Amino acid sequence: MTPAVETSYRDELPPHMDFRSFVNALKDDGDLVEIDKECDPDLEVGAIIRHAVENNERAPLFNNLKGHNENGLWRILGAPNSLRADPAQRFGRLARHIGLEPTASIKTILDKMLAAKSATPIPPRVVQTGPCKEFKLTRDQFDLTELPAPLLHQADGGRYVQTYGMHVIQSPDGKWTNWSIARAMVHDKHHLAGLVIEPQHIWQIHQMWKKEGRDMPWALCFGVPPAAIMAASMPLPAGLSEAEYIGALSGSPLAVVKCETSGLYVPANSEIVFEGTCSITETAPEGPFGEMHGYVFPGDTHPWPKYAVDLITHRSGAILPVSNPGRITDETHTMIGPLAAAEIGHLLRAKGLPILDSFAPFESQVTWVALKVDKAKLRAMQLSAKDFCGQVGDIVFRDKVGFTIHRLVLVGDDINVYDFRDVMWAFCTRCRPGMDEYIFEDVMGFPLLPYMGHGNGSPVKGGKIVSDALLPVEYTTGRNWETASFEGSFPKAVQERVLKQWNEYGY
Ligand code: 4M4
Repeated sequence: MTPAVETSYRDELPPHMDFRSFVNALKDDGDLVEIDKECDPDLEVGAIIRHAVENNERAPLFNNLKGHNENGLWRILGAPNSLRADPAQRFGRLARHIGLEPTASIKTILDKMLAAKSATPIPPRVVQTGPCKEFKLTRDQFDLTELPAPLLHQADGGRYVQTYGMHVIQSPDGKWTNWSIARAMVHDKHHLAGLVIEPQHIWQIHQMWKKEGRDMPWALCFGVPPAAIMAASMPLPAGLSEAEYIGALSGSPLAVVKCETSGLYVPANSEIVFEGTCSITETAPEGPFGEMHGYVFPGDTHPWPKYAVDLITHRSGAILPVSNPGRITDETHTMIGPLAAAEIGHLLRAKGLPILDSFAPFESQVTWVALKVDKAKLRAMQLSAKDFCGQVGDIVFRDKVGFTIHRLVLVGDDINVYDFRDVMWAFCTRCRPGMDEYIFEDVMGFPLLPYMGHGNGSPVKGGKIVSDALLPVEYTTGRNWETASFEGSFPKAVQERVLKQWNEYGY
């Protein structure tokens, strides 16, 4: 159903519904460094973003990029969804993405992302035009190799213009419109090459177009409403159109405009839109790229689908958001891991398993998900450890939502899964290596992980494990220990007295 077309686009949207408002919100939050000095997209920008994310520094806005065109195409916002240094607003950028206060906890953020799944979907509203149409560049008016696409790591195989943009594609029958993120680099004047990996939805829909025998109509939108990029990062179910989920998430319809060269619709206030097709026959060399696990393998180039860019439209003063992945903490950790963990928890609960909380510790490079088990419910189920762990692994590792996760750590309800020290303590002291672990070799593996793609076994199969950090008594009679810590091993009155007199002791 195509809703009625409205004539005008309403301006001044809140940060989660408009990328430019989001940048302004970061500025107001004291979370932005505007760099007016000329910066080189050839490694300098990448080094600045890396140094910023490795130190939880403010997000850099590069206002003066070497090589920008006469219309100012483009500026760059680095680290759009990395962490803040202030522990009280560690997840402030994520919170700003979905309309929460910057002090929101990661649990509050993930709960909101999950709640929108069961809220009534709100389809986007079609508007006739919008800020993304302010400038139009036809094929003869742009050259992707001349625009300031950044070289982000010295061994990268190309200039990664696409790290935080949103691909817009549709199934051939028009019933499913998928919005997602997948990396892509500049190939030549008018083409990109980018990852289209099984089992991702972009791969599934690309397969459908292959069967049709037609190249896939495609748009790539940069600087989309932040709520949209969060949805695009979440492993939502196949067939669900992200645009409607975003409406539910934000409580209002997202404004979209029709593409000039296809029937696709894109967020009206996108900073930049590439329109074109993704080839079903042609590939181009892609990679290597410094990736989410903190590695780049020099020379590791592979053929991936070739995208033709036929038209570029953009806002005035356009800003390209850029994530520079690597060692923690950047967008590939703050978004991919926690959003998958939220879906994993949701899936297990839907299958009747007693999971209270789930989180992907950044320190595991988001390869682990810690699952907090409701021990009372577990005891009522009267399952053996082997049966419980088998069920958990079968459900998660045989579902797309578990694709990137290679270890599930089951912990009791004394453990805060959002605190890595808690998870590591439980894992190291309650899970006996070997005996308390259940290996899955017949499931899909994540080839990007170095021990998969560059390891001893199949790059695409197995290498997954459920680590049971519940002690046997937790399955039966319940906890039989006290924690040897300030909080766990002293009466409240003693704790309070000690804290009250702390300075008197000479501290
Ligand atoms: C994937 C993926 C979340 C590459 C391929 C990356 O899934 C992530 O399928 C890289 C961040």
